[in-house]
Amino acid sequence: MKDVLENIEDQFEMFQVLDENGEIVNEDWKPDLSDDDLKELMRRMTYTRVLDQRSIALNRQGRLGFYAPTAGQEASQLASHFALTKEDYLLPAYRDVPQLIWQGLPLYQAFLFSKGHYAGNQMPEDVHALSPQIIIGAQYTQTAGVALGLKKRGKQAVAVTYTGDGGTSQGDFYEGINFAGAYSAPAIFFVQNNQFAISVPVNMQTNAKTLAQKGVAAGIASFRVDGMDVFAVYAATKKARERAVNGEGPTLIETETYRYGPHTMAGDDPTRYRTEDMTNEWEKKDPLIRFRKYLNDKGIWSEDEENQVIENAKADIKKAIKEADNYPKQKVTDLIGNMFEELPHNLQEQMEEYKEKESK
Ligand SMILES: Cc1ncc(C[n+]2csc(CCOP(=O)(O)OP(=O)(O)O)c2C)c(N)n1
Ligand SMILES: [Mg+2]
Repeated sequence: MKDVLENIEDQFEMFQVLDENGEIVNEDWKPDLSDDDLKELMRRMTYTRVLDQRSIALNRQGRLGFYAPTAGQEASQLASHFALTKEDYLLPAYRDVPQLIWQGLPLYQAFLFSKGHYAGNQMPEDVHALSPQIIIGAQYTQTAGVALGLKKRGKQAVAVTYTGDGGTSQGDFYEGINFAGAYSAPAIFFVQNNQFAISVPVNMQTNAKTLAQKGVAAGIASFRVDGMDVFAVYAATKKARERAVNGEGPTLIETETYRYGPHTMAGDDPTRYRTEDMTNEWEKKDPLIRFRKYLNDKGIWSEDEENQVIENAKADIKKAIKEADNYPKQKVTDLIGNMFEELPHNLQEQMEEYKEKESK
């Protein structure tokens, strides 16, 4: 029995292309990206790191509400998104706001989401995405459904979702991957294994040695990828997308990553559940440092360029938070009105009552 398990675990060695020193270690899988693409990816990651720092500060000033820090996870989030197209559908979790922004959600709306304003959940028509899921794992079953819908309509597009390591313990996770596998639905299921579900380490979460191996039971292809490596994440996602649109079914991708900050800004203290040494070790693998080194060695990225990106990000953020602050306050009638396409009669009554109150 032990052999059976070990045989499965052995198949999920971590896939890496760009190592911690910014060197290519897997020439066969080096993505075919132009210099402009490479710079754009670096720009997005740098911008997102700034957005994270500013969001934390804005939260502390009381100008943002719910916020889940992203630093450390940029390669996992943005290199995966970079392998998708505008036609693909995104089903993010609460930590995946960066992917939504690059999918097209205006920044001020991302801030409104953080403030709990309904307008933060209203995707522009051309942005193929659902709003961030707070219920752990629920987006997996939804993704199976969206993917099946795309298949039935004959679209050359995929449904892509993200959970964390903790999310793989939920029933929805298994239902979602199993259903998508059974119907060969064009879906990509991302597990961003940032080693903790709030304070619970992944080895207490499950007896499985890898999370990628959970795909075996559903009969779907799985990869376990270095989530701090832009190239490995990009290459795996691109491959998964290709498989999906070619009718070869869904893929599960586990990215080994780490969040440097707290779980959310609601008050957990990471020093209570992990050591500084552990964080220091992961920081040595930082996705931005190794990608910057690669681009510098290639001679296509400079400190000046990076500073320009940082300044632009700060200016965008300043403008967007003002826009979010000045946005009309949410009314109870907005909340009720945005819940259903057609209001049930009990809510209709409440709607009338609040309309009356708000008009005074
Ligand atoms: C169904 C459900 N149970 C519990 C929670 C409370 N909760 C919020 S975040 C979280 C941990 C999730 O960890 P993980 O899936 O690893 O994602 P991460 O936050 O690390 O990105 C829990 C238990 C929830 N939101 N939904
Ligand atoms: Mg986690």
